[in-house]
Amino acid sequence: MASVLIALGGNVGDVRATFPKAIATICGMAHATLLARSSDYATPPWGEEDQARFVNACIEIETSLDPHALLVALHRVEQQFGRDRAGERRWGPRTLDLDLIAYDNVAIDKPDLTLPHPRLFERAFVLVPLAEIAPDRVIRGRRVAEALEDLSTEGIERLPDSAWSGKA
Ligand code: PH2
Ligand code: MG
Ligand code: MG
Repeated sequence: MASVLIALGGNVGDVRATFPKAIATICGMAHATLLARSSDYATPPWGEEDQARFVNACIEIETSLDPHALLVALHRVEQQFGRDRAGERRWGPRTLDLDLIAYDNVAIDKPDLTLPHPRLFERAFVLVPLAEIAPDRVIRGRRVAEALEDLSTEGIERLPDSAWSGKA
């Protein structure tokens, strides 16, 4: 079994309602157990600023799927929740984005998958929720909580738990 960190994001539709359904679908499809789930955060759009704020969160799951099989499963879940990869811009609006952040201590550098996630340490919208569930996890030789200290968290707002968040 591998411990896997996944970042969730979206800014189209009712993203906070999408997340718990997507998490349940991931766990079903990947025969995975949910080990941890962060709060939801409202975050300023990164990369392309002229769009709605995102909602971001992170989860930790335990799965026996290998990294590529898991990536395929995550893409299927994105599609199931309205993601249209062909019709979107690189940093543009989307219903659901599921990014593999780390898979145990596996390192992969392939065109379709880089592990750990190559832009992890540039993105407070990933590190803030990640630090909530895995502050001591060491990724690329850095503790998550320490990596977060190097980033601005301006404009990031923890959202109150909702009854349907699926948060333990
Ligand atoms: N995802 C993007 C582009 N920009 N900005 C925030 N705040 N959160 C995201 O998840 C995000 C983004 C493309 O995947
Ligand atoms: Mg992303
Ligand atoms: Mg993605």
